Amino acid sequence: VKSQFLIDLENKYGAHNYHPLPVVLSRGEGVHVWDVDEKKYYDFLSAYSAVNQGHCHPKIVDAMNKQAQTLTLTSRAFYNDQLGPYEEYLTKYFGFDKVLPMNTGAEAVETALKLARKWAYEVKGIAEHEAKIIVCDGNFHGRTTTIISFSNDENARKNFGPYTEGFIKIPYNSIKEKKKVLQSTTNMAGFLVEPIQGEAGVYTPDDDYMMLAKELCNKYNVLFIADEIQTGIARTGSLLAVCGNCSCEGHCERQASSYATPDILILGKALSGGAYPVSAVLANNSIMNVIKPGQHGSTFGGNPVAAAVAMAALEVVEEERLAQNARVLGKLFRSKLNEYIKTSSIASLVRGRGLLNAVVINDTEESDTAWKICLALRDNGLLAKPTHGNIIRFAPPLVMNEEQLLDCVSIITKTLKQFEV
Ligand code: IF1
Repeated sequence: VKSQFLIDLENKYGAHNYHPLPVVLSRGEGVHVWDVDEKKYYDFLSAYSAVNQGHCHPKIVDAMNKQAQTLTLTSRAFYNDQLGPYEEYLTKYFGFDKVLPMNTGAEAVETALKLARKWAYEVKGIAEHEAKIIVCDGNFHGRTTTIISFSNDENARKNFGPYTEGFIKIPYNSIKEKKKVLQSTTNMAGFLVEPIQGEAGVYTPDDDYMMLAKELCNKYNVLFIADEIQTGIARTGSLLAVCGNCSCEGHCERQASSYATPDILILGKALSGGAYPVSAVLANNSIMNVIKPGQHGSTFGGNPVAAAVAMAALEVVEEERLAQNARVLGKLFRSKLNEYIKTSSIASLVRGRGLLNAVVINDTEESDTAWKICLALRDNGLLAKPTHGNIIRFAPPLVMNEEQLLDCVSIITKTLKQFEV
């Protein structure tokens, strides 16, 4: 009753730009959330991988409270005492010279695109207005007018034109197509890519794709721009999904030969542990120094609360060994689900890396089977959401333990069994 009242309020007074699962949450702690009737759930979305550190992590909440009571916003017209220490910590953590702080993921992607274009004109020497950026089919990088200009998702694009020019789309996970497009023109500024395509259905490329794509970028002097907004910060079992210049050396799931250090690294979501919108673009001096005062910025970017929160959130990732935990539990999750899938008529495969996984449901993209399964999962105490109709994404907070994960596997398989014919 209470939840229906709250759903009706959103329906009446909010724009209808979402179709949420009918559950109204009011509290979260660690891997759990509670609805307004105090029913407890495992959260298997983690706010699209923003809450990697778990809901309301005490260390992050403390940092936020403390800073909120001291100084919240100065704008970048003045210096603040949190930003410098955060910038030093963040750049050393990921192994880059400099960071440009923003707030949301889409803003950080926009920042990276602007940076790559400016670098192309001022360092690489491309003629004015000629710079091109390569993107991949099935990409999801955010919702701004420029970003949706190179989306293939008609829903995200239609009637939002005119579109921004300067993007060339190639198939994801194809080195051959990438080579072809690089050979066809010299006006290439950058290659923007997700190490795993989240929205496309946790589409996981070949192990050597990132490395080979990076090698091609080097060869043609094109910037390798990694959107790690969803995959980054321990989610896939390593600090970054394109693990290169990072501090988690030796803790990665893949072989050393598949590492690819990005020229521009884009982070968001879990950079704050979901407590606050914090995003960042990292690059070395030869790239970042093309941006001069007045050429880019944001009122809230680099604010003291964001800086304090992000520093605490990154400390938690290291202190609680979240990359390592995601790697171990991810393997366990896929092996348990594969055991079930062998004999299942409703689930056809599980894919992913670390704790970013998806189960493909044996039905058409247009069917509502995955949605119905998510409603049943909810009733059984676990929250997940379909993507692309017949795919269900499973991405719990990384602070989960093995016992909880096995409990969740049994909820998921029990629920899937209800749908077998
Ligand atoms: C929504 C998906 C996830 C992202 C990558 C940039 C952004 C995102 C790789 C933009 C954002 C979100 C936004 C969210 C749904 C969600 C999503 F299903 F659409 F694909 F996570 F899986 N790059 N992803 O995944 O970041 O501006 O939102 O901070 O409701 O649109 P943002």
